[in-house]
Amino acid sequence: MAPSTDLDTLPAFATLQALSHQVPDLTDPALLTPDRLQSLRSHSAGFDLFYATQRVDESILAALQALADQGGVIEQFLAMKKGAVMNRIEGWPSENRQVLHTACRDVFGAPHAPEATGQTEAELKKLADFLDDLDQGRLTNEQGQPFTDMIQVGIGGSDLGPRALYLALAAYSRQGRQIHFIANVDPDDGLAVLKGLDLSRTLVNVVSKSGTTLETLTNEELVKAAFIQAGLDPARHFLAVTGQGSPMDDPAKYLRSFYIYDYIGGRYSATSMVGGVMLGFALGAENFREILHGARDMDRAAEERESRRNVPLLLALLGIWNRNFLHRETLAILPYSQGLCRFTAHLQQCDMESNGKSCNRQGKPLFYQTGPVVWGEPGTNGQHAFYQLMHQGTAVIPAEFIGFRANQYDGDILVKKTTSQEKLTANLLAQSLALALGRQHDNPNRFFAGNRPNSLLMADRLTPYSMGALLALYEAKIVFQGFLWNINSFDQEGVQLGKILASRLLDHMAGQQEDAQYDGSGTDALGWALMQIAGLTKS
Ligand code: G6Q
Repeated sequence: MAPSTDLDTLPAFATLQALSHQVPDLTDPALLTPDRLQSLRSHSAGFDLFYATQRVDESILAALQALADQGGVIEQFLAMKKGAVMNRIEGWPSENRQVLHTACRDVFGAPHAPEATGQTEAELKKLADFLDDLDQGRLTNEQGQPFTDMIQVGIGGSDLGPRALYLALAAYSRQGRQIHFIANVDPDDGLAVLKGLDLSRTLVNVVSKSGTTLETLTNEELVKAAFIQAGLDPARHFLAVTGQGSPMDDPAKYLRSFYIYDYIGGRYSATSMVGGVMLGFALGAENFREILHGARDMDRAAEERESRRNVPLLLALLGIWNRNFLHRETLAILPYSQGLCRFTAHLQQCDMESNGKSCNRQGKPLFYQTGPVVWGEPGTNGQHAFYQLMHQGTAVIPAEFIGFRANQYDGDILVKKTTSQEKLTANLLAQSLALALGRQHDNPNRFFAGNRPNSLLMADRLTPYSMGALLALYEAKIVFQGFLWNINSFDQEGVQLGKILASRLLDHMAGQQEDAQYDGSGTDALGWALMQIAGLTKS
């Protein structure tokens, strides 16, 4: 595996810094030509990437390729897929694990990490048997009726990716099957879902890799209480997806149990059983395999060294260009597809939890920027909300647009000679060009500076296959950037501190009569004081 070195020590870093003093001007009519649109595009596993509207030229692209080569990103990616222990910080206590989410979909040919892929195959078989038992009427409710609904209880990686995928593919749902999600420990999240559901025909899929997450265990109890109150036996309705040996690894308590393995990180787990059980129930086993197939094809495409033939790598390099050389703080991900309404939220976790780091893989502080703030909403809704700032605000916000040539459902209509899908794609292309080109105007209020860099990802249609490919595209993009920044993209120590403080406050709340006289010092005392000031203590 290539050595992990800081980005600013790679020779191409200095080249790119020099090039960043004279970046191409996208508002120059001689620059953004049909020829440029034609030549600055790339293709991997069903997705085109159009990037003529990025502030790059041939020298910048060559230097970015050199950066990828010098950083050994493809060697590191291959090592990751083969099971190298990459989730670690040298010389410091860390998770010290392999990173093998790609093994979840490496089931269609010679696998890179046969042992991990073998475990995936065993879980897929268990899932196929479970789905078959439901279809054949071997698994029914107390009255012999089929199950129609499933509640997925989980949070973070056990919620965002699976939920984004379900919403993206709900158009392909099996007749009469519906999924609901409970993530937040806010009781209103769970109670709102439970209201109006026929629990007798509902399965509950409790998903927690650790089996210890406060929100998930609390929500499991909330839902269980509702089942018991309705006279139903939770053991006939509840499923578990958890880590081997976790406190939830107790098959006697659940109708069926599935495993997520140690080497699959939560935010990279949507194609494991974390997403698989719910997606298999909703869409059928075949559609779930199609998701895996698309992801596998993109994983393979991401092994290509030449960035202009590797969309995830190219997108990663363009992101590094905008972040480290043009110093852009945020990245808007803007899907022109209603199905992708929660995909940006998933990427927000996958990207920001992976690359929101400030020490390198040797535990040393970093002196360059790492992950940007990722945000966004589906278009065209966003156009009527925050695009004003993107076009005319003082911050320059790079954007990644995602679009499809065809929509998912039948029944589109013609209004003024165009379909709704045509209206959607026309807006998508128009925004990409408008941000780049800007507009000259005497009236300063109607002047658009342009030079807002953006890329456009396009596929034919949002299907299980293309959704799998898109998910894997972004996962690979994120890990490529992490390799270049020389950070560990696979841990999440930054979420611990708040959790620890919250559990101390809960201790206070649980025993607050006795704690009323608490006169401790430091953070505990401050927490207790804040609770009192905020009016959250029982008087
Ligand atoms: C993701 C994180 C985190 C995790 C949740 C849920 O990479 O590790 O978001 O997925 O905290 O954890 P459990 O699945 O263990 O409940």
